[in-house]
Amino acid sequence: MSYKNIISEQKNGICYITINRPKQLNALNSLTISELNKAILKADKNKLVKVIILTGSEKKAFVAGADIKEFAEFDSLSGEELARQGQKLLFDLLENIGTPSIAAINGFALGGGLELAMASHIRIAADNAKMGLPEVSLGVIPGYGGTQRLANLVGKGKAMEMITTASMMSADEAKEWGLVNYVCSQEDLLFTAEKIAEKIKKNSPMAIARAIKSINAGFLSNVNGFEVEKKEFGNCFGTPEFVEGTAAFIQKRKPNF
Ligand code: DAK
Repeated sequence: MSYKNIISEQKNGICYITINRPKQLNALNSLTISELNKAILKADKNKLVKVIILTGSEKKAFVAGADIKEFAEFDSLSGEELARQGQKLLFDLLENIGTPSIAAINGFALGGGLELAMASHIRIAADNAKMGLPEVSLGVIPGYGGTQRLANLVGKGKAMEMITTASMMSADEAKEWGLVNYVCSQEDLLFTAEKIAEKIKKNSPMAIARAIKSINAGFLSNVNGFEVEKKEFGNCFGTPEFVEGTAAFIQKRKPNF
């Protein structure tokens, strides 16, 4: 499938999705969101893809937010509708698919860009990255799940500060706040993401998908995460990957999932 605003490539069990609008600092417009939706769904369906790595083209930006020029015209109703659609098509989708994703944050990750990184399962930042949710400086609030996911990741007090001040933080500050897992040089960014991907690739995709589902369940208000965990734990038994994983252990060999 060919795309206009993203590049999607598959290599060694990893699907690399690069947001590619460098002249607009990779800002998310509707077409980009729709293309990301298609690429993520396609990667998730492909059994050969074990990990998705999301990044931005060139060195300056991961994603500098939603496309301000596009959303400047919205009214209250279309804004709410677009927030619902965008959350469903991209941010909720990415967070809830069974294929683990790593955001390799190569520069500015602002507004919708940071929201995209936060919907990913793991975040790594290059040392030049700048992160923030500057929406209130534009007269809106984060609309792609940012008020919820930021508070889940860094805690309510820090989320309050970051969102109300609209300030940007450095990669090191983001690491200190628990917003990103690792900081590395720009040159090492994909390599660092790949090192994590290689560890993930050795494990059972079926079990990983159930673990992601169980972890996410704990952050929903209408679901008991412990109950989901028990059910998903039980569902692992008898699956071919469970049989292979346990047989490999007993036979003192590496599992082949
Ligand atoms: N949208 C559109 N174009 C953008 C952009 C953005 N978010 N960010 C940068 N660009 C464009 C600039 O307009 C400029 O284009 P030209 O003027 O060359 O045509 C080009 O990228 C290069 O940017 P700068 O010239 O500004 O580069 P600088 O190095 O001087 O500054 C910067 C870099 C990242 C500090 C600056 O570009 C900047 O402040 N960018 C905007 C950051 C921002 O506020 N992002 C938006 C956050 S709000 C919604 C749901 C969610 C949201 C909205 C709606 N609905 C469901 C309706 C989320 C909103 C947000 O993300």
